[in-house]
Amino acid sequence: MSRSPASPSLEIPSTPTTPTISTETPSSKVTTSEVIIRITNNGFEPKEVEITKGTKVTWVNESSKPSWPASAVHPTHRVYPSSGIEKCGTPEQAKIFDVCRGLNKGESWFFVFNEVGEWYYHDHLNPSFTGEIVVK
Ligand SMILES: [Cu+2]
Repeated sequence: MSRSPASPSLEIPSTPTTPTISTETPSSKVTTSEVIIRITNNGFEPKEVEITKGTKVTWVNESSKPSWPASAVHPTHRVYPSSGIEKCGTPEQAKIFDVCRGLNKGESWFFVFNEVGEWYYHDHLNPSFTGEIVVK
């Protein structure tokens, strides 16, 4: 092949570059929101939140006492799937809806809800404080 280097290249790339058209709708990446729940001397605020699956919920203790949010039902905490107070202190602790200790004033803790449902919870150190996370 002898070709002048000045001649314009008319070569067509053997592998046509297809424009990136995303035909897939992102399903699990839609939810990037974060919800904050304040723990006050009067309980959880807001008491009930509605979120989409995959949302991160953070509890911040703004009360004067330690607070231990955990899945219903007191005292076993087994309502949220795979949860249970007996898993506190084990490697599975990271996956359960249970702080597994009292949060002191100013401390926070978060949990990502990947299970759809209506999840009740309470303050293990003050079980009259209750709340609900509705995951859709
Ligand atoms: Cu409890």
